[in-house]
Amino acid sequence: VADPVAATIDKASQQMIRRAQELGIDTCFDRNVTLKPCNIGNQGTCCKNCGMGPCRLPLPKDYDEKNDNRKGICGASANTIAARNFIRMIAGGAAAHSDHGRGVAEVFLSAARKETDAYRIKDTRKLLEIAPHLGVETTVEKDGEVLDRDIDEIALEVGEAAIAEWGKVGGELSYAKRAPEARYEIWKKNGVLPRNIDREIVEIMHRTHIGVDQDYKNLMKQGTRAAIADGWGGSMLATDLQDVLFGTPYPLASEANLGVLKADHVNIVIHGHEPILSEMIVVVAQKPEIVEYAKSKGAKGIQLSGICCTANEILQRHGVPLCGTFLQQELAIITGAVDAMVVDIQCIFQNVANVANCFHTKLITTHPIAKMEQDNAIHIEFDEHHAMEDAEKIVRMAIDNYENRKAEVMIPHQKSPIVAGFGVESIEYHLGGTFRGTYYTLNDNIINGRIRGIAGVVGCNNARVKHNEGHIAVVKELIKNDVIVLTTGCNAIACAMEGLLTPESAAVYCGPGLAEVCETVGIPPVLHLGSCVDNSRILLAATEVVKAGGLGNDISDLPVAGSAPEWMSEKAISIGHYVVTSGIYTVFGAVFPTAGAPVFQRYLFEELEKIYGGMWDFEADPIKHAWKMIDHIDKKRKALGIDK
Ligand code: NFS
Repeated sequence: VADPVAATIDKASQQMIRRAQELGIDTCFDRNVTLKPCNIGNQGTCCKNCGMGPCRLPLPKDYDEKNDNRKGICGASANTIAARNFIRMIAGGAAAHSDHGRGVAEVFLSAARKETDAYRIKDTRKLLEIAPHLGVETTVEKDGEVLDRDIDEIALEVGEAAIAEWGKVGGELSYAKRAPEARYEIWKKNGVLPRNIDREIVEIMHRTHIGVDQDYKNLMKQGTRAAIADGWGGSMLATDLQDVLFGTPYPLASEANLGVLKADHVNIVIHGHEPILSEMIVVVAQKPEIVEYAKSKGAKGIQLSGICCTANEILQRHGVPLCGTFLQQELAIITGAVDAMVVDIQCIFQNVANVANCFHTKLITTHPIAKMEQDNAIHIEFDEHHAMEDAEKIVRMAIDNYENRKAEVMIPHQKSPIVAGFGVESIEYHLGGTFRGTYYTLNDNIINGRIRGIAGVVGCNNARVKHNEGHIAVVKELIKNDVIVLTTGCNAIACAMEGLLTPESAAVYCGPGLAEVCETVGIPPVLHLGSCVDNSRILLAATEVVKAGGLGNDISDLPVAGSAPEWMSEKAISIGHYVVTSGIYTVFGAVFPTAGAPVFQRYLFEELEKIYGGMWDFEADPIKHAWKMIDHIDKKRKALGIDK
């Protein structure tokens, strides 16, 4: 997109891009114009895994599959190179999600050991629900009587069992058995059951080292193992343990977009992914003495808001408003109203420090693995043992900074009301059966055709495509055609900004069947399920649909499709692949990183369906993208005999 202002469909963002230009500050929207992507890397066929390269194998104009003898210095084919790069992306993504999960598991364990006052086991119902999946008994037999076990004891064992999932010797990923039995059997038969979480990531790095695995199918097998270890392991454990520590989300109201910032409040923007620290900031910002302190500095109060998935985490559990998507992180600071931006890990632009430097904004890094080289980035290392003190220090720093605002404050007025906080449990509440208690009503409405199918639309924004355009067009086309949408990550934020997360939007945008269901039950047609690790909720929701009956016996039988219209991160590739190998047809927009190796790409787009019942696809045009999903949903409906 040549004009930075035209690179977003969002009016608030357009206003801030213009403002940045007036102030002579560059944002990703400007850099997108000046910095061109490499067309070879883009195709996935640049190998830089050793010092003889990079060996660049672009797709020739007169490409002829039968006579493709492109090779690197070592002889690596385009397929090998693209597959290596692809699974290294899975490794990067799985590592990010899973290391986040590990961080949560460590805090969980210290809470279970009562080594910290700040965190405690909050949701015991969820604890009891996950315990058996980790091999922890919740009852004990004594003298022929079945007694409930002590909650603290269960928590401790769950914590220990959870942490062992990252590095246990022998056995397999415990949560793999949470998938429908038929799915588990497919994984077992194909030898892709993860052994533990870390090992699968390490093995990708080994196999993609110069001169190791040179068969794209075998490389992908390992990619599959690591991706399953992410979705059904690291990510799912992150979600579960966060729910136990901080509470399982239930529907609540909030708002979204840059307009949630308040000129007369201390604005603290929380950005990143791990809710460990942000949960504490939420607590501290509500303390009466802290609010008083903010007032003593001339502010009317403290306004918290979030960017990226930390935002989704604290929205889902506390209703903290969403300030913006991945591509709005610089724009939030350009308002001149952000007194502190607190970042943890993942999806944080290094340029936020440069932008903050043009304003009074304190940019605070908090995680030992994510620091910044710029001098103005303040590092306050966060530790669960003095969590509350750290959070208070950060909030006070923001309050003290309120009076230092130098530039004129300009906050766009746009913000949309939203209803968020959905999850496996609340879907069951809204769309379960009165007597059967499971997903009966949802299944029933799928079978009777009011709901045509279910789509998971997730993932990032990508500066190479128009901000939010693909997200919104895909989602609107789906709901217009009676496909209910489950959303997470930046797609959820995009839908929130567009007003799609309200029950009222059903009457405006949905086909008659879906509108009727949403209106009867009182839910939005687009259900916000949380952050990107919470894509694990989509896997479990799909599993519940299978269990509720009438729609086949595996996830791959369901009229379901996945999508990431504007993906950019390695995490999205890992997610895409665990979704595909869990049996779901998945379409990506923007670019696809294997275009330079058509044979390998065909393996992903066609052959995988024969193995896993799910496969990848790519479509940049959002309407065609949505229709590929709807066509797949219809194909599955036909196979189930419910295509009337
Ligand atoms: Ni997901 Fe969340 Fe957004 Fe993409 Fe980044 S925030 S973990 S990676 S950009 S959706």
